[in-house]
Amino acid sequence: MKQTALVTGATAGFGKAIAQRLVHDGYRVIATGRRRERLEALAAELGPDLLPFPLDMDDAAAVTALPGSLPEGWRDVDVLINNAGLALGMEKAQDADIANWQTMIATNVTGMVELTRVLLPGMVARDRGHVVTLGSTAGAYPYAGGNVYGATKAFVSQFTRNLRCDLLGHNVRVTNLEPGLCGGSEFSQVRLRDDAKAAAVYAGTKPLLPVDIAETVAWVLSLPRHVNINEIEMMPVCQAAGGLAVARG
Ligand code: 8X3
Repeated sequence: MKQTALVTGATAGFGKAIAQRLVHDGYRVIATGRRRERLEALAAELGPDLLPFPLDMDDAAAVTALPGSLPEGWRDVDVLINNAGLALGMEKAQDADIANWQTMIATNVTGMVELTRVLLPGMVARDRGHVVTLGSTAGAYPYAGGNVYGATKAFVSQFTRNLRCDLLGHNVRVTNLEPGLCGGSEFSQVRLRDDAKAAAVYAGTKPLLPVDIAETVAWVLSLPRHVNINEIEMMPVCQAAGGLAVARG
């Protein structure tokens, strides 16, 4: 019997690569995202083990209704991949657009916790499950312009640690994966709203790629059921923490 995984934000980038990898590894995958045509293209590519399921993570009613909205035979979600998330803007806090902050909090925090909350009871009742969240090095290391984006990822980090405490005694695993610089996705185009600036983020680097993230997720899921990987921080070899800064006047 194949396991069922639900991958949020599966229309591009990490989510798409994770959905492709999990179908390849023998999972049935519910692929969610806002862009229906991209989900349908993924279903056409991957076949009947990929269920396209349009979902806006900012739509609380749709997110909380999700378990009952899934077709018969797809409701017992074994694996939740909380991938959907975004960064908007690089302005310093004093200059940032508050609407961008609200959108990041709505998707990266509110939508993520709502979906997790509605899927956990089934995992606990079946005494099997795995929640994998996509955090970020931005949740651990501050940088100028990271303000609310980094804070949402710090939330993800502590939320997953706390989930482990609440789920102790149940066979439900929780993993937070924290990538650093990663190219090959729409992350920087969405954040900077400028293709040239987005390309400059990766100029002269060999960043992580979505397939590297998918490989890591596949490994975490493949481990024996008594093994829980709590957190993984991963960076490309060309990246390291920057150290503290001092303003000199
Ligand atoms: C992506 C990593 O450094 O662009 O989450 O914030 S970073």
